[in-house]
Amino acid sequence: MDSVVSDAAFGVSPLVEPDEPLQPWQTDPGRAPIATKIVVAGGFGVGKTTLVTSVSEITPLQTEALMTEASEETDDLTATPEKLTTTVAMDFGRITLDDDLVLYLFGTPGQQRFWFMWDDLVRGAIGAVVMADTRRLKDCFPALDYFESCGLPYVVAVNHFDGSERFEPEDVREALTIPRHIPVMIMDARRRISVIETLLSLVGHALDETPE
Ligand SMILES: Nc1nc2c(ncn2[C@@H]2O[C@H](COP(=O)(O)OP(=O)(O)O)[C@@H](O)[C@H]2O)c(=O)[nH]1
Ligand SMILES: [Mg+2]
Repeated sequence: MDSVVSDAAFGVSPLVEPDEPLQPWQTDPGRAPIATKIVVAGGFGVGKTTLVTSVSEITPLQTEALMTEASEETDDLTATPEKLTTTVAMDFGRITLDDDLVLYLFGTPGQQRFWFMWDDLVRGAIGAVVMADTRRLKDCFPALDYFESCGLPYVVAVNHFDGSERFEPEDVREALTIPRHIPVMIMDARRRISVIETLLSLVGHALDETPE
C-alpha cells in the first residue's frame, strides 16, 4: 500500500515539515500544558478587576456596569469615590507561565447580593487569591470564611492603595488570624510582575495542600 496514504490516516503527512523544531517541553509527555482555574476574591473595590486586567494575555472579559443611585446604599464608595463601574458578574482572564502552565483567572463579584454565584465559580478551581485593603480589612472576612469552609487553598494578597498606611504581611496575618501555613503577601494589583508573584505563590501553596 502507498505509505503516504497510511501515514495520512494517522494524521501525519511526511511531506510537511514543521516550521520550527519542537521544543523539549512539547514532546515530553510529563510536561503537557496544564490548565488551571484560579479564583480572585475580596471586597468591593479592592482591585480584583485591576489584577485580572494587568496580567491577562487575552483581552479580559469584564462585565462592568455603571453604578447607579439604586446601589448607593449597598455599595460603599467611601474608600473609592472615583469608582464609577462595578463588576456585576465576574472578570475573566488568562495567563501562561513557564510555557506550559495556563492559569484561567476568575474574579468574583464583590457584592454580597451576588453570592449565589460563588459555588459555581469555585468549581474546579485549584485555589483562590483573597485580596485585602488594609483600610477595610473586614471586607475580606466573607471570602476567607468561604474558602476555609469549603477547603479551597488560598493565599492573602494585600493591595496597598496610595495614601493608605503600609503594613507588614505578619501584621495583616495577625489582624485577620490567618494560619501560619497560608502565604500572606504584599502586592500591587497594577503591576504584572507583582501579580505573577502572588499567582506563583498560590500555585505552590495549592500543590503543598494537595494530598499525595
Ligand atoms: N492606588 C491604587 N489603586 C488601585 C490599586 N488597585 C486598584 N486600584 C484602583 O481602585 C479602584 C477599584 O479597583 P477595581 O479593580 O475596580 O476593584 P474591584 O471592585 O475589586 O474589581 C480602581 O479605580 C483602580 O484603578 C492599587 O494597587 N493601588
Ligand atoms: Mg471588579
